[in-house]
Amino acid sequence: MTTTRLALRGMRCAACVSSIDEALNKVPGVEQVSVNLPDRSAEVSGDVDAAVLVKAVESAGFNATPMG
Ligand code: 9UX
Repeated sequence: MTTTRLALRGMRCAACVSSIDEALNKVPGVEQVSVNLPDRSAEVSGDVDAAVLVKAVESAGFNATPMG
């Protein structure tokens, strides 16, 4: 179980937040998702690779970069 922080680009409104939240929650192994609009970031915990989370966000039409 790890926690991954993602920097998000292209997220501008509450509907974007919902799209990203939903996309991340659909990834197998994800247990908890917290998307922060003002901070343009997300925190995801679960048993899952950061690269898979990035792909899920990209599939939803946004850009994500893991933060160290
Ligand atoms: Mo509202 Mo978010 O048009 O892309 S869904 S800004």
